[in-house]
Amino acid sequence: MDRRRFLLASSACALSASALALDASAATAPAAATPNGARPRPTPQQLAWQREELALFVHYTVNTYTDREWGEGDEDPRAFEPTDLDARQWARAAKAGGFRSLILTAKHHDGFCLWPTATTAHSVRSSPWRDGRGDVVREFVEACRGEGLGVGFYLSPWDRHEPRYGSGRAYDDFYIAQLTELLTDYGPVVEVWFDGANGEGPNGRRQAYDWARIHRTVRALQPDAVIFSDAGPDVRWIGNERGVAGSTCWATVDPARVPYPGFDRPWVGEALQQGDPHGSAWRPGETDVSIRPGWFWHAAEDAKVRSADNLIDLYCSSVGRNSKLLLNVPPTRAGRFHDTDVARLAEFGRKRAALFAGGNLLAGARVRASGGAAPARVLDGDADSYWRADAGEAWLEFESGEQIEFDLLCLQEAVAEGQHVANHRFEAWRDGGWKTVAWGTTIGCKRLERFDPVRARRLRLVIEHAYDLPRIATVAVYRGA
Ligand code: FUL
Repeated sequence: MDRRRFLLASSACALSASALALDASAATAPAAATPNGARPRPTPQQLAWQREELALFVHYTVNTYTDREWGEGDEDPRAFEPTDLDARQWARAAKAGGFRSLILTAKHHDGFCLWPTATTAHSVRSSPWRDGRGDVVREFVEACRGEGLGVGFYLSPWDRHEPRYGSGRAYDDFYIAQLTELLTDYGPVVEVWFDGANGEGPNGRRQAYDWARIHRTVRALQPDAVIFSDAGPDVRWIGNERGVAGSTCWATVDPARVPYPGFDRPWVGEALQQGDPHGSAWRPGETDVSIRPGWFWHAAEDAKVRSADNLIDLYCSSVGRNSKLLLNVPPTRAGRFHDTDVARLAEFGRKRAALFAGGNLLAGARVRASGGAAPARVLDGDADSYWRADAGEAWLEFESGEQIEFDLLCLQEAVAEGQHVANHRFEAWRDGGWKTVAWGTTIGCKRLERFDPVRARRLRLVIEHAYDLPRIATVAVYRGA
């Protein structure tokens, strides 16, 4: 197997220490760091959104009571009867896990509204819960604010209950009225999540969604909210519900490849997974996945909650691949998160903190670079201060006073300035030569690689290829496990 194929095959996950490959050509490999003009950059909202790293999805509706994943739309609203709804418990559990915002399914495909909307009687108002005077959205928002967490809403455009669905303008008006209530009556919203699902309604008709009007409404009412869908405009779906971003993952996309949500062509999955280094739009990927097999709570899945170790894997395959993790945790029929899910979230928070608890083991190391000013900025812990390579070769070398042992690498580009690195490798000086510890493609906001423990005193990051001068904000190694 040639070296490049070996490295490619190994890059998607950790390289074991025994797989360290002697790489004699490394010392001279140049970075093709040719400036090519202004590349896309994030808005302040997109940057803040991604740096949160973790958001929690909350799937809750009549399905919770009917034991379904997709309601038919003909559910009796009286089915919705939480016995002990406690949104503050959701928010506390999210916070304990390190999540920074929550997104609630205000309405799923079944059409049942979790707030007392004026647009339809198919809502909590027609349920026995709090004698029809309850408002799950209000309790959710107050709980998030009480815990200092951001608020987001999912509002399914596909509505299997509403008779106007499929009628064109009349349904558009209905949907916009619902969106307007959510974005007007509940204070600041950080994210609005649009599902591209577009099935048939109760009359067997499909609605062609008016995305331009929907986006205009969000912009007018919540200008600071980011808009999610397959096709953005602000953040994109990562293309699967398994919790895995592309090993190559650009925040930039070519908008023509996925022009609207639900667009279905053979290339869409890959375009969402990988983005496009030449894309004209900054549209980072969001990785949504559930802590259980289903999105909604089912008693039969109580023993199938992901372990904390599995959640760490998800963190590495999403946040650690330049994406954001949106983890779903569904309330039970009581209206509370299940004890198992709560415990897993807390354990995930503890394990994640433990990974980085020892601090960057390169702190205090001597730093040399191929060129450019102030390379030691990559050790200052500030994601906005960076070393910018000169054109040509681009490498950073670290020499520590003593041997360090590490099994986790964290790299960050200064993404406020755009994303540029296309290939990189990380090496350790061992037995008289540079050996590859990890090889990868994109870095972006954060790249995490785990491997069996490596001991070395001298380490090196080589940027093999970049689309503009690389701007590296962080090089850190940890002894995580
Ligand atoms: C999908 C929906 O059909 C699922 O029920 C779930 O809400 C998921 C997040 O998005 O498109």
